[in-house]
Amino acid sequence: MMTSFYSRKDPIRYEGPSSSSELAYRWYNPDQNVMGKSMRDHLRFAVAYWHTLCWPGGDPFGGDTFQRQWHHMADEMAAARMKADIMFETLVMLDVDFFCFHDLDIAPEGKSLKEFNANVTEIAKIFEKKMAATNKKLLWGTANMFSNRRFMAGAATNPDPDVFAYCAAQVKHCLDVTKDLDGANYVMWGGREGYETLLNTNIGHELEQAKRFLSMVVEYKHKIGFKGPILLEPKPQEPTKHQYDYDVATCYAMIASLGLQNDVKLNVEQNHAILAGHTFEHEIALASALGVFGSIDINRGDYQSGWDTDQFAMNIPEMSLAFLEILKAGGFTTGGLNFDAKIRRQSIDPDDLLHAHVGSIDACARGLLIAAKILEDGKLGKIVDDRYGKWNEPKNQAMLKGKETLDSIAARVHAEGLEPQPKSGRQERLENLINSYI
Ligand code: XLS
Ligand code: NI
Ligand code: NI
Repeated sequence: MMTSFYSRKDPIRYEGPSSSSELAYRWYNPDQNVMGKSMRDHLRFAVAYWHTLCWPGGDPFGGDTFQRQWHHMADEMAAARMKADIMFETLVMLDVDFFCFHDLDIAPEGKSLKEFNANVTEIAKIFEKKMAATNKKLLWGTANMFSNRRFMAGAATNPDPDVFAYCAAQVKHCLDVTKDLDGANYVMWGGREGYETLLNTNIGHELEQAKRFLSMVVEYKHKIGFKGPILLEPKPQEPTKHQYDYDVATCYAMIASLGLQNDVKLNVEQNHAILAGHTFEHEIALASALGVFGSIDINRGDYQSGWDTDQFAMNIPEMSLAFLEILKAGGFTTGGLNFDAKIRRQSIDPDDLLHAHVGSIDACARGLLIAAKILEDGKLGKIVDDRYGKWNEPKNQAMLKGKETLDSIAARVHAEGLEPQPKSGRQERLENLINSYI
């Protein structure tokens, strides 16, 4: 490595629960087998470029607290190369296999899209070499179509067709680059795809634009032979007051209306789930039930603030419930756990980034281990199976499989004098059971 941003030189390793080191994994043991797969393959961690290297620690009341060298360099491409060095130093230090980026995270915009694309390509070439040398991989790439003022009224859903066209050109290049880097997925988060006021908005028109745009991205993915799925990332609000990709259910409606369930999956984020008024595990379970579970942006929202605070996920009981749904969904295929999380603005030491990732990696590992215990033990699963058990009886299967009609069922109900008998949902008993594994 060319840089040494952090105070230590040697990569962080698994030392077990009794380790006294602050920078060691206590639970994340990459090679440990959990339900037939290594923890490394279960978790597929990724470091996020934007929070780790681009965010300067600002908030609405004050600016740069981190004072990173690359934010204050006149030569923007030199700064971009320095960030690339530090990204790979971070991945090696953490023993994390993947990273994720927006085009704008990795390279400066320049004066035109042509210049921007060239800058992105130049940095991607550097990635290519570093990836080969360190055996690191790209979980996903995405285009930033929300920061520049041209996107203030939306990207693909902008009232101005020139912005729509510009976005097509930007995504085309970003998808090309993601493919060249062998990215496992390509993400589309609708940062400003939404509206501030209905007084100036034609929702129907904007949704048509969003659909056509998504269809074109899928068409292009096939044209160039990009193998991974396109992932939509639901979020209900922020930056716009109302975003079209509100939650899993809303995104699914859009995907299904286009018949794109095979090509488009979802990237579910904890903080976005709770902003939408759902639990994280609800969003994962629903995506899985609808056949569109793809990947996860792992972070933690603040339950009081109503804002995307993007804290590192640390709550082990909550993580256990999330991992229970991830495992029930069959785990990740192309997806993984992207740390869409940032340190607090007072955490100004470079090493704070390591502590944040290490703590959250361990919390994920514990969530995975607890969820695996719950599944392997089978008690919870059996209770749920029993709850639906009567559906296995032939007469009930017949209702489900379309072999009965409303009137044929009505006739049977009257003939049998059917009277449903309520049964306890046993919620508290089940909550106690979950706590017994934690
Ligand atoms: C913002 C989103 C963003 C996406 C990538 O809230 O989480 O970071 O993950 O554009
Ligand atoms: Ni995200
Ligand atoms: Ni977010």
